[in-house]
Amino acid sequence: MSQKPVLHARDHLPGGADPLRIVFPTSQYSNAIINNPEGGLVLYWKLDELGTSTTAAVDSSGNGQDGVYGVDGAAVVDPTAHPTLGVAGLADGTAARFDGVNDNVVIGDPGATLTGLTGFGVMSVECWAETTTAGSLAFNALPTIIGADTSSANGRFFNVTIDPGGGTNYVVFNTAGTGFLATGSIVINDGARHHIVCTFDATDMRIYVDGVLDVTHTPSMAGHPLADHLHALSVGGGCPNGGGFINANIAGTVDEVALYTSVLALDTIQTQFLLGQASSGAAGATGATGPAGPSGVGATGATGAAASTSLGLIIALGGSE
Ligand SMILES: [Ca+2]
Ligand SMILES: [Ca+2]
Repeated sequence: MSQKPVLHARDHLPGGADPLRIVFPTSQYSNAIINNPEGGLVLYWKLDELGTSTTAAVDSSGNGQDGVYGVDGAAVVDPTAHPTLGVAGLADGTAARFDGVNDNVVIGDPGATLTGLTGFGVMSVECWAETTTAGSLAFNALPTIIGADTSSANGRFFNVTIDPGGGTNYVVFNTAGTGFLATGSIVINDGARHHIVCTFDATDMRIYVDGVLDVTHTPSMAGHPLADHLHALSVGGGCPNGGGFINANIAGTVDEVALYTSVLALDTIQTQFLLGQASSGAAGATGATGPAGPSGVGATGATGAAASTSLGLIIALGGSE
């Protein structure tokens, strides 16, 4: 008689519905991004691609807004030229490493292709980054982690770059193409991985680093929301500018890029930070444990071991069946 509930439990073990195994196939980190309480996820590049002939940076937001791994914005099927894929993840899965010269991930001309990115006045942008690139505020040479900025006023949207002081520079542009700058003081170019979130709620700009509010800045742009035309979005390098590029590239690793038409709350940001930190584990923290990317797989293996333990118990009990 006592076998029945055991057999019932065994029936459920191989399936994905076992509440003890909630991390597959989508990770807790990804779930936190996709199902964030504030909503508004419009683009989510996990940068988990592994292939050597891959050019698509898949968008996991459901909006189909894939970017391209490339060289100065052009899709290049050459792993020695475009960003290095499959490097140790900084928060979830694997990440992409940028050479600081011309590597980037770009979605171009999104005025036509990005959905949900026109006519709104608030935003959040999020990523994990690990870099030692020196900061700069030189005109057209901002070391760009994520940017959507062209020389055309109607193509300017926002920038996340590195300040000469080593902190985060966050710029949002109004519809006249004028930029407003917030500068964080928490150093992000020290070679350690950092979780960076920048928000704009139509009144205040905020920068969060590693789950902590770094700075709040109130730009004098009331009545002038974000530019409502996005020309192109670039990660790891300068921003496309109608055939050319402005701003500069960073050398380092970027992971889990997300863009929202909502304002992430501190609680949400802290949850995401803690999940990413835990998901990457010690390996991600050092980055030296390069094969941490496979650590995602390693985690799967660990759960597999747990399952086999359970199965072992069941087999022992069921041996009499
Ligand atoms: Ca990733
Ligand atoms: Ca290159």
